[in-house]
Amino acid sequence: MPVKGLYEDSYARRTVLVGFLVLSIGGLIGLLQIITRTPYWPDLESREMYYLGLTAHGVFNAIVFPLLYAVGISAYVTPRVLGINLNKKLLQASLILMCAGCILAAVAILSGKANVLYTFYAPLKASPLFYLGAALLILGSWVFAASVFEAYLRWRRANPEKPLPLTYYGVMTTFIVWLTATTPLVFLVLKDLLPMSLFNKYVDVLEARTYFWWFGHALVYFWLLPAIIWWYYYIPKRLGVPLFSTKMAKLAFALFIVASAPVGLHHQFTDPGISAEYKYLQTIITMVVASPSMLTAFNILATMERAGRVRGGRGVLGWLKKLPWGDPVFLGTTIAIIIFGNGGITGIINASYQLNNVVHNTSWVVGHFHMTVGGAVAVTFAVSMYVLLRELYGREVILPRLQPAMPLLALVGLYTFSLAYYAAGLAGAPRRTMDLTYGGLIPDSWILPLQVGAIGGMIFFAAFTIFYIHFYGSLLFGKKITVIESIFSPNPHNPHPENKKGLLDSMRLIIAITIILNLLAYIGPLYEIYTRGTIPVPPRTP
Ligand code: HAS
Repeated sequence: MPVKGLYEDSYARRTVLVGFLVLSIGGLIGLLQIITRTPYWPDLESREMYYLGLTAHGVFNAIVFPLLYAVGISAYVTPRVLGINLNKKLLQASLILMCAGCILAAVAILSGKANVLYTFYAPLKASPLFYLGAALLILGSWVFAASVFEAYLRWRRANPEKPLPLTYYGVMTTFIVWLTATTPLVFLVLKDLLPMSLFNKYVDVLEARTYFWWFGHALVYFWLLPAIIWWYYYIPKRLGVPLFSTKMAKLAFALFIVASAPVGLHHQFTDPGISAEYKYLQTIITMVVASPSMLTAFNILATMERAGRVRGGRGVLGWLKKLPWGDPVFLGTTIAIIIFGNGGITGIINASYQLNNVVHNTSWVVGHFHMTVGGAVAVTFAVSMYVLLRELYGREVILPRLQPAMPLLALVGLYTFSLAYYAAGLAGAPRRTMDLTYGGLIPDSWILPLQVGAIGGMIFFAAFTIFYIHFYGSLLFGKKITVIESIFSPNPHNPHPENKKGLLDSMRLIIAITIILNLLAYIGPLYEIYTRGTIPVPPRTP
C-alpha cells in the first residue's frame, strides 16, 4: 500500500478538531436560545443577541462543522481505501482558504454585523466580510473536492476494470453533491449578495430565494452523506458480516447525486410567483431523493438481521438480542439511524404540497431538522469519534463506561424536543421568534409543548456535554496509544463484496443525468421569474 507521509492524517486532525470546536460553541449558544425562547422562562439573551446567536448556531453547527468533518474524514479514508495519497498542495491550499473563510465569517457574525441567519435571505444585508468568508470557505472546499476527484481519476486509470470501493463511492457522492449544491449559491453570492452588501445593490427576493434553495436542500444531503458512509462501513465491519447489498448502497448514493439538488422548490411552496406545476415536478423529485434513505434503512437493517441470525438469533425479532448493544459505538450508530427514521418521515410530510401549508415556518420544521442534522448527522459524527480519537489523535477514550450515556441521552433528548416542537408547530407556534408570549396573548396550546421541548433540548445538550468530556478530556488526558491498523484498513473480511464494475460505477453517466435533471427542474421557474420581470428591492440591515 503506497500510504506514505500521510499528510492526510494531519489535515484530518486539524479540520476535525476545529469542526468539533465550532460545534461546541454553536451548541452552547443553542442552549441559551432554547431557554430564552421558551415562554415564561428567563431571557438569557437580549433581542440582538438572540438573532446573532441564531445565526451563529446555524452557520457554525450546520455549515462549518459538517463541512470540516466531511473534508477531514474524506482525507483520512482516501489512502486507506484507495491506497493512494491526495495531492498535498491542494490539501494545503484548501486548508488555508477554509481557515480564512471561517475566520472572516466568524468575525462578521460574532461582532453582530451579520444577523441574517444561516439562510441569509435577501434583502437582509450582512457585512461584506460574511459573504467573503462564505465564498472563501466554499472555494477551499472546492479545492479539496478537486483533490478527491484527482485521486479518483488516478485510481481509475490504474484500475480500469475494478468496481469503485463503496466507501470511496460515498466520498465521491458527497463532493459531487457539494459541487452541485454550491454552484447556484456561488452564483447568487457573486451576482447579488456581495454587490448588495458592498454597493447597496437592489435584489429580487424571489430570484434570490430560488437560487438559495437550489443550494439549500442539496446541502442537507451533503451533511447526511458522511454519516451514511459511516453506517455502511462501520455496521457490517463491526458485525463481521458483509453488507446486505453493495449494489443497493451504490444505487442509493447515485440517487443522492442525481436528485439532491433539483428539489429546492419544496422550501418555497408558500412563495408566490412560481407556478404550481414546477412545485409539483420538484415534489416528485423530492420523493425520488427520499428513496435512497429508505434503501439505506433497509440495507442496514437487513445486514443487522443477517448478523443476528448468524449469531444464533431466532424468530421474527430474536436476532435483535444478539447484536452488540454493549458497544457504545454500535449503540450510538443505531440510535442515530433510529432518530433519522423520525426526522425522515417528517420530511415526507413537509414535502407534501398541502401539508406543508400547515407546518411551514412553524416549530415543526425545527423538530424535523434537529432529528435529521442534530440527530442522524451530529450523533453519528460524535460516536464515530469514539473510534477516531484513538486512530487520528492516538488517545485512549477516557471514562469508557460513560460512553453509552451519550447516545442514549441524545435519543431521549431529541425525541422529547422534537415531538414537543412538532406539537407546538401543529398548533401554529412560529420558528425564529424570540418572544413567543406575545405580551400574554400566547395560546395555551403552545406553552406546555414549548416548555417540554426546552427540557428535551437541555437533555440533548447534556448528551453532547458528555461527548465533549470524552472528546476534550481524551485529547488532554487520554492515554497515548499507537493504533497500527485503522478501522478503514483493508482486511480479509470484506464488508462490501463486489467483483465486477457495473453501470453504477460510471460517474460520467451519473453526472450527465444530474445536470439534465437540474436543468429540467430549474429552467421553468427561472424562465418564469425572468420573463415576468424581476422586482429588485433595497437591502435592509437587520
Ligand atoms: Fe428536510 C426543511 C423535506 C431530509 C434538514 N430539512 C429542512 C430544514 C433542514 C432540513 C435544516 O419538503 C430547514 C431549512 C430551513 O431553515 O428552512 N427533508 C425533507 C425530505 C427529506 C428530508 C423529504 N432534511 C432531511 C435531512 C436533513 C434535513 C436528511 C439534514 C441532514 N425538509 C423537507 C422540507 C422542508 C425541510 C419540505 C421545508 C419545510 C418548510 O416548509 O420550511 C427526506 O430526504 C427524508 C427521507 C428519509 C426517510 C427516513 C428513512 C428511514 C430511516 C431509518 C428507519 C429506522 C428504523 C429503525 C426502521 C424517509 C433511514 C431501525 C431500527 C434498528 C434497530 C436499527
